[in-house]
Amino acid sequence: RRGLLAATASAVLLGGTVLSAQAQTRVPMRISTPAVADDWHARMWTVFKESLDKSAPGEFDVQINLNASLFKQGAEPAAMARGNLELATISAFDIAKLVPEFSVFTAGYVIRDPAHQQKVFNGPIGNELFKLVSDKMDVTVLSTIYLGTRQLNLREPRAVKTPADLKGVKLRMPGSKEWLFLGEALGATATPLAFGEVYLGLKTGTIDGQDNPLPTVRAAKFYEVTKQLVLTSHLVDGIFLSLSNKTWNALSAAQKQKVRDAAAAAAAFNNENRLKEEAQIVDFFKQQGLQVVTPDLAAFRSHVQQTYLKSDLAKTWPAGLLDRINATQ
Ligand code: KDO
Repeated sequence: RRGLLAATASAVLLGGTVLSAQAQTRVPMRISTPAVADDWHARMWTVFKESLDKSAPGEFDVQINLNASLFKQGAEPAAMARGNLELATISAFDIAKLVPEFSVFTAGYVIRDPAHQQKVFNGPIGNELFKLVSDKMDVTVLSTIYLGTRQLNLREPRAVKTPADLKGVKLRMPGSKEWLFLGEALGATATPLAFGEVYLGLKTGTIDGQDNPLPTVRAAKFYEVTKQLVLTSHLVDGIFLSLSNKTWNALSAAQKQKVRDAAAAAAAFNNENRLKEEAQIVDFFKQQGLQVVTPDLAAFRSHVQQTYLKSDLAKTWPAGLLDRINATQ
């Protein structure tokens, strides 16, 4: 009898040990994003997690941190390089800081539409540039996420036809020189501010406006504190779902495939839903009482393109890259 009890006790103990050993070997997958919960590029991480939990039960420990609660916006690449973060969506602007060639994708009116974006990044141009990103930033890009087409969103309505009409407008941009350059190229006075502070900045009037894709204007509720949308469509924006090379290189071939599939599922979820929402969202803003106007797009396009072509940023673009992007159909 005593023997049996002892045997049962040691089996329980053994069971406990086996369980905790399993928990320890799960690959940590910490995610940090400034996105708000209701935006598609926040919700896609749940799709990523569910895909991995299904294809590789118990192998990965996916932890989703929204609202920049783990790392502040723009700090993700450094955190990944230090080994404090496994996954993030990094912007062309984040990449351009370390891979100047990539700044071509921070320029307004270069990528024509979401389909053009996917063709450019899923083809030879993407392959070449993502190789540079891996070498210089120590991260592997797994998929290209359509963040949406950026539009202007102002506190007070004004007559905006051309970039000259934005003179003196304090336009919030995320905090980096490439972002500020875009705001200035649009004709405004660019003011840096983290995404999480934009709502209050608009409410209190420390800024006159901000730019973001319309699904984000809805999800972050910027429409509550602004009165006008100016549909400049100045940047067909993308973010890149990336994994630190340290984590990527430690995965088995089978795990890599599962992670790739999860990233593809997340991207498809985001891209499909965001496109669908963008196609019908203007009515929502009108219902909320916002004035929605379309400016002289030819005037914006030519002013912004000329500003970039004359800039120091353009000097870092590899010869022929812009032509290759333009020629991608
Ligand atoms: C923003 O700060 O305006 C921006 O749209 C920039 C993007 O690169 C990305 O960081 C995004 O915010 C966040 O994911 C919040 O939606």
